[in-house]
Order: sequence, then C-alpha cells, then structure tokens
Amino acid sequence: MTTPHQRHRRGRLAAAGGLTAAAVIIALAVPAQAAGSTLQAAAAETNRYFGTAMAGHYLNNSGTMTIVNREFNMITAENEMKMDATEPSQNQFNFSAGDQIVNWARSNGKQVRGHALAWHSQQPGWMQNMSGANLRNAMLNHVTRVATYYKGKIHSWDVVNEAYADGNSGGRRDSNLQRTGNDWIEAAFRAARAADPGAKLCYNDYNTDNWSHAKTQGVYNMVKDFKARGVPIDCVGFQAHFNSGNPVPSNYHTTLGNFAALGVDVQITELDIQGSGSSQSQQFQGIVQACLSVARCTGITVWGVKDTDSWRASDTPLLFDGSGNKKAAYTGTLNALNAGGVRATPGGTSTQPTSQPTTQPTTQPTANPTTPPPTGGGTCTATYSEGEKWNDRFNGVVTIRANGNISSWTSTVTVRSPQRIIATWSGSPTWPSANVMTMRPNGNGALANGQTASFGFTVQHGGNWTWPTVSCSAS
Ligand code: 9MR
Repeated sequence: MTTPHQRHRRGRLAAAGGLTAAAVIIALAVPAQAAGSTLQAAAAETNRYFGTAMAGHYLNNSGTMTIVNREFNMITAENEMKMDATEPSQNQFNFSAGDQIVNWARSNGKQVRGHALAWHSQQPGWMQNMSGANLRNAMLNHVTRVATYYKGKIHSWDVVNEAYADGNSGGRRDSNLQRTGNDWIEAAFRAARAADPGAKLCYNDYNTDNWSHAKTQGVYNMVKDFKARGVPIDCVGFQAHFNSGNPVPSNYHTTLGNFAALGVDVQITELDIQGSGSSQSQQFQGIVQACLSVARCTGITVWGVKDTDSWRASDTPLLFDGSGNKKAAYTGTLNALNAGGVRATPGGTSTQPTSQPTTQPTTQPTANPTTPPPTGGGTCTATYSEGEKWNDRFNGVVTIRANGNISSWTSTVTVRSPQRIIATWSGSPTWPSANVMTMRPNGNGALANGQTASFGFTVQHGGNWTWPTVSCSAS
C-alpha cells in the first residue's frame, strides 16, 4: 500500500515525460519501495530509534502490545522505574514493576531508556522531608543501587530530571535536592557512571525546546560547563510536551543542533502534542524533521501509545486513537521519517573533556525591558492564571497591574493544605508560613500606570486543585 506522501511523489514524477523521466522514476522509486512501513523501520533508515513510554498495565492489553511490538524499538517505563516505585522504603528496593517492562522489552528485542534516577518529583514519602547530607547520601545511594541493578540493560538513563526552573530566571528549580548544594546534579552523574559505565547518561527536561527561552539557555550552560570539566554526561533529553501554551518552536533544529555541538547526543524523550488532524500531524512532522537534520539526534520517544492512555488524554496528543487506529499524526510522522535526513552518529560514553563547541549559539535570550516611572502613589491588582498541569502539580502565573504609577509591589499567594509551593520564578519569595508566600520583584519593581509584571510558581497539589488566592499591595 502506498502512503499519501508516496502517491504524491509518484504523481509528480508521472507528470514528467520521456526517457529521462523514466530513468528518474526508477532511481527515486527505490527509496519509496524501501520505505519503512513502521515507525521503528522508518527511523532505522537513518540509524535512529523510535520509542514509546509504556506503563505496566499495557502488558495486560494485547491490542496495545501488538502496536508496541510492531512500531517501537525503544521502551521507557512511564512510572515504574521512578524513585517512589523503586525505593518505597529507604534502602528497600523493589524492582518488580520495572522488571516486567525491562524483561518484556529485552525479550522482544527492544532497548530501554531508564527513567529516572534523581528528580524532585515522585520521591518516596521518606525522602520528601529529608534535607542536607542525609538527603544527598540517600539520593546517591538510590542512583548507585538502581543503576547497578539494571547495569548492562539500559541504553540511556535520565540521571537527573527537570532540575531547571520555568520562567525567565534560567536558573535551577528550588527543591530539596537543589538545597543540598548546586553540585547535586554532577554528583548524581558521577555515581551513575560508576555504577553502569555502559549506559549513556542524560539530563532530561521539558520547556527546553525553544532556543530563545531562558530555561533552554540555563540547561545549555550547565551541559557546556559539564563537558568542559569532564562531568560524565552523554546526552540531553528533550521531553517535548507540546500544547497551545507551549507550541512547537520554529527554531527547534537550532536548539537540537546547538546542544549536539557541545558533544552530547540529543534525544526527544517524551513527545506528545495536543491537537488533532492535519495541524497535529504537521507539528509531529516538524519535530521529526528537526531531529533528522541533526546527526547527534539519535532517536525519538513518544509518551504513550493510545490517546486514551496518555497522562493528558483530553489533549489527544499521541499517534494512535483510543481504539488503536493510526491517526493522521502517525502517517505524518512515518512519512517524515521515510523522507530521510542526516544519518545519526551517536557518540560514546567517554568521560574526557571534549573540545569547545564549534557552533556557538546564535541567539541570546532577550532581557525584559523595564521603564521605571518617576513616582509612586498608585495601587495594584493581582490576577491569577492557570499554567501547565501535571498529575501531581500545576503551575500558576500572577500578573501584577499598576493603577497609577507605583515604585514597587508586594504580592501574597496563599495555597491550601496539602498544597505546597515547590518552585518559583521571576520574583523573590519569602515564606511567612508554610502555605503563604510573599513575592517581591527581582530588582526594580517600579511600574507606570497600566504596566504589568508577572511571576510564577509550581504547586504540588496533593489532590487539592483549588486555585491559590492572590493579592497585591503597592508602594
Ligand atoms: O506520564 C506520567 C504520569 O503517569 C505520572 O502520573 C506523572 C507523575 O509525575 O508522570 C508522568 O510522566 C512525566 C515524566 O515522568 C516526566 N516528564 C513529565 C511527564 C508527564 O507529566
């Protein structure tokens, strides 16, 4: 059966006439006939893998497993190898759920991405309230024990997941792990390398797709520093969760290319895109094309099989519908893989510092212009708006608007038990109590009449989705 893409190609060629055209048809028909009919086969044409996240319950669904087996050759356990799953009580490890997935994958000829050794989220209860040296040691023990257990079975580990803050700071996310000292990430990478020298070690994060975003630059600078100092990092994972608030950026290939130029592989690790029909399909194609244009973009993983199994099912963000039918996004992805690109050349797992990147970043993030008004005297209002949501947490943004000129502002955010604010950006927080945060501007907070400023935060909601209350006072 031909795909629409192939039909289009053949149609164009058939319109040409004469002997030359016949010769061209023969020459070009070879790749069309050799085109992969599954995602893994199509990706393999350029030496790439194509993977999926797989939850343990997939194993009980033969329809889903038929698709997994046919289409994918890289498997990520969606939740079963996270810290809370593998070390539910301190120093008591449980690999049974992870093993089911890893064993299925290996006995069916698939490779495995390990997800994730160290993360501020999905920590077991005993770890959540730890701090200081105890937490640092517990984290390193976890990394060592889990990576040792799976030694030799893992293609790439997400050693550290989501350690950078959202928003404009470009800095680290606040977390109990971050508070153990800024070197916690490199310590985790060193422990992972010692435990399993054959696995590629990745840093994995989301909202790092747009080259001009501060978060992307923050991660880039960390990787550059790690490579310069010989910290054992081999790859960067781009989660690639896209929706209308975080669309596929037009500079994605720039981002992937600039990271690759630091001497790391880049992998698209959790791809899903909100939408449907041809618009969704085109966005998937854009991602594939970006990866296929970068030699060290070595593979793509989607974050689940059927829309109904997605962590955000209402966004219908995957390649198969709830009945397991191929969507337009599937066909677009397959065609983009079959259209070919630069052959992938994965790197090794060397710990030696490499030479400086040959491609320097072309765009720097732009600073927010501030125009301080001459005097104060006005008032301000604070408005809350919802940001991204996950199963365990959500982001919120507060917009401060000046009514009349103000020289500065203070905003109070109150969350409700058991909610906890676990990260903030674009402001300086203080904590009058566990559920109240007082946010002040970073630097000059002056706003002219009608001007706005905003800051953001992440709430671990513990099952309570109530919006925070926000207020503002001006000076
Ligand atoms: O898809 C995962 C969902 O089932 C879990 O409830 C959630 C818990 O944090 O994690 C989801 O996967 C996340 C991944 O581990 C890290 N990047 C973001 C993914 C979507 O939230």
